[in-house]
Amino acid sequence: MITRREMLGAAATVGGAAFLGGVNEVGASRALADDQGDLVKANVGRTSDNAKPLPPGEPGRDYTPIFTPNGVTLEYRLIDGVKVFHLTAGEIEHEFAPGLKAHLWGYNGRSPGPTIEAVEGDRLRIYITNNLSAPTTVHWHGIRVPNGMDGVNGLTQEPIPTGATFKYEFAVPDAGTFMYHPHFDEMTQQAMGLMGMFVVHPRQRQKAPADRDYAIMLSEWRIIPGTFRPVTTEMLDFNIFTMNSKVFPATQPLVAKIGERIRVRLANLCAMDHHPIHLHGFQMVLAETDGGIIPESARYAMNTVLVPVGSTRAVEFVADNPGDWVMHCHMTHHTMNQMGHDIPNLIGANLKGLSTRVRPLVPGYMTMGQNGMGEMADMRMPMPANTIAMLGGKGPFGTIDMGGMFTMIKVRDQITGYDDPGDYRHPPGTVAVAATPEELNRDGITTK
Ligand SMILES: [Cu+2]
Repeated sequence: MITRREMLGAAATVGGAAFLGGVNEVGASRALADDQGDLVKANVGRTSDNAKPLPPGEPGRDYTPIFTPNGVTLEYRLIDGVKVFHLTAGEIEHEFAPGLKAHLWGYNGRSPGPTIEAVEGDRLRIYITNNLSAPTTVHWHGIRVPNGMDGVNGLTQEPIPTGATFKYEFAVPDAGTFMYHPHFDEMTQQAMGLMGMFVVHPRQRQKAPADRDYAIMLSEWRIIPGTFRPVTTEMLDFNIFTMNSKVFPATQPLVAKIGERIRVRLANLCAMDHHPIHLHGFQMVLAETDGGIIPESARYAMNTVLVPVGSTRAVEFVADNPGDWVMHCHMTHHTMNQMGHDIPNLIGANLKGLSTRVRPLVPGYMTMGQNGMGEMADMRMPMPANTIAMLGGKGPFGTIDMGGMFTMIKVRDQITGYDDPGDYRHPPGTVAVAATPEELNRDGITTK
């Protein structure tokens, strides 16, 4: 009888013969596996079986393709058993939401760049054409590649000059949620938008594969109201927090049919901020870190998942609760857009007559903030061109006073596709409403 290990080994010998970029350190990773605890052994031991190239995995047969909200997946061509991709870095015009555009740098005309998808053991050749005014490189963040394919300027390769096309070639030994970004002047190039997600599916179908598999890149920007370029030297005062480079209400909702198993892969290439991403309506389990897939027995429940800078996390849940559920960063400033912070707290202050007295000095002056910021979602204040309101999307009950890193998961019965199904229609009697005097009386509630 032939074991799986022997079978894969045989396939690798056939597939790997003509391939230069095969992953080299099968032996090393096996040794590592032997030295580690059970969890790591389970992961590394398993994936090192696949560290040599295998025949190309096929979408549909070997994996459920990723859906990138507001984004796309990178197409490939199969040449002699190798998946061939092409990325082009260049200046792009990007819209964060209607009303706010910026000149960014991106891959293939977008930021984040297209999501790259592969299957454990796939052999890849990725061309990168540099149409930027600066040199660049691409680092395959989290993927165990041969050293010379790691994309670190000066250390593992020369920078890719303007106008040149470089070639990266490697096999992907581990399943997981990874990223790609420049490793040349990272501070500038990532702040300008050069980043993307890179998902490697397991070679063997998982016991409970996701019905819908979503990928979201988290990023942060500073764009001074009225300007068109991110401040790439910003360290602290970011004012645009994005999911796949969009702010709410431009974030495309994640749609699920009732009962489907949903996976959400989150990646963070912000300069400075970690993001606790909170999901309403469900308990999710942590299914992957950037170290790979977590064995079923080691997964644990949560409903806020912290995604640190330079990391990825994948969470899973069963969409068994119909409705429009929000998923957002729980850092409250990260769900605001282009907010000014240098303002005093006026909550509770007596500002009667202040506007009338200031207006002769500052035409159009308006006193705001006596009751917090919620009212500002509806206020139409004069703003510089190319600036968006701090917050505000339309909901069935009025204005949703959120912005930034905020999206929705729309779970529905009886939908046939995954287009935005519109607002949820709540069954009668299931929405919070004003209590009647009879109800207050019945339950002994006094309000004065
Ligand atoms: Cu955040």
